[in-house]
Amino acid sequence: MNLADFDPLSGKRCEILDHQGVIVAQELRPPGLTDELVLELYDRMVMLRVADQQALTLQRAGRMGTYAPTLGQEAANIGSAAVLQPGDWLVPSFRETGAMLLRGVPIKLIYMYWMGSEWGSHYPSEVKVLPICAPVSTQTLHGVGLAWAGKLKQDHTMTLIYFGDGATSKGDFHEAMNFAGVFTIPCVFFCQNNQYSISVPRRVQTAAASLAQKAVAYGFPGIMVDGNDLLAVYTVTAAAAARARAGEGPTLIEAQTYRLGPHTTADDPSRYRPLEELKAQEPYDPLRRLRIYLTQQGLITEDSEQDRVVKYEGMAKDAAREAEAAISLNPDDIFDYHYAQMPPYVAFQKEYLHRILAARGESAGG
Ligand SMILES: Cc1ncc(C[n+]2csc(CCOP(=O)(O)OP(=O)(O)O)c2C)c(N)n1
Repeated sequence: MNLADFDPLSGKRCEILDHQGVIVAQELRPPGLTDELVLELYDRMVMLRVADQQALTLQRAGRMGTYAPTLGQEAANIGSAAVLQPGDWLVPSFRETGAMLLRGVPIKLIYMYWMGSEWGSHYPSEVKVLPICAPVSTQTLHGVGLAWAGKLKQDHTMTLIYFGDGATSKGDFHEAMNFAGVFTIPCVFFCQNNQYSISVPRRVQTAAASLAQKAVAYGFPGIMVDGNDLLAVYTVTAAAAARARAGEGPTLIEAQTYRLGPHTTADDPSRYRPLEELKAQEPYDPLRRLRIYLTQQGLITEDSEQDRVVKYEGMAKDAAREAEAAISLNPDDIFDYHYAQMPPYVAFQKEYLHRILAARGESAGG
């Protein structure tokens, strides 16, 4: 596929598998994206949906602080991260549970993070994933820095940087895009446009007709893709990653998807999003279309589907138990991991907390 065929100013977006499970652009599909690979990635999408549901259950039972569900965004998560090669980096925002799982972050650690433990961000050293980033858009700059380091080392790796539609209104995003364009940085900016930034709909986020077209101003390609179409997401991200690895610079991908769940478990979307709007999105569910397609290819059956869900429910429950057994919340963790050497003002805050806890007869635990 040729990224240039999808000029973002034309309003054209890349689609390969439509929402009824029909292949509409076989010619765009790369040869490596076989039905076997589609099945494997579909399997990961099911795993993600089940792991997500388990997190909601934990939160509702008071066993997890909060959680940002990826419901509806499984194709955008999995289709994009699937193109990464061993040396590449993944830089998440906070709605990339699936992408992180695919790259080897254990689900237990992701649960620990949302349970409030800093140790949920300590990944195995071979896992090239940055920790979840709650401050909106700041990770876009970290990602460009990482990719720049790869360029200076001439290691031919690239960095996949995730963020939401709301993040495109932050200065960080524009600085990251400009720097990446000027210095031909080997990265892919992957925007999960799920149509909402908490309660703010996309239409009031920017006056631009698309988010992808913002790339034009920074001098590199931007492309719109159906973010609920696993095949299209994989195809455009693979093309953008190849461009980055070849030293041709960054690409901005706007994956148009829809957040079927709340912003986080602390949010009530019925206060700002009409129920009819949500209902109208159901046919576009990224798993549904793959189920139709893979059933027609004879690769899944109702029985195999049930087995898959049961297997992942067991996995998610085990991970939740292991996460709970592993956490011991220590207030010192709030201070200890921001800097290699703690600045005096942070040391002062830590000491201050210790004094407060001591006055209450409690201990910081470390
Ligand atoms: C710098 C900063 N400002 C505000 C917030 C509060 N906040 C958390 S998520 C969010 C919305 C992010 O929207 P978007 O970028 O579209 O991503 P989405 O949540 O839809 O995945 C906001 C405003 C924050 N975490 N960081």
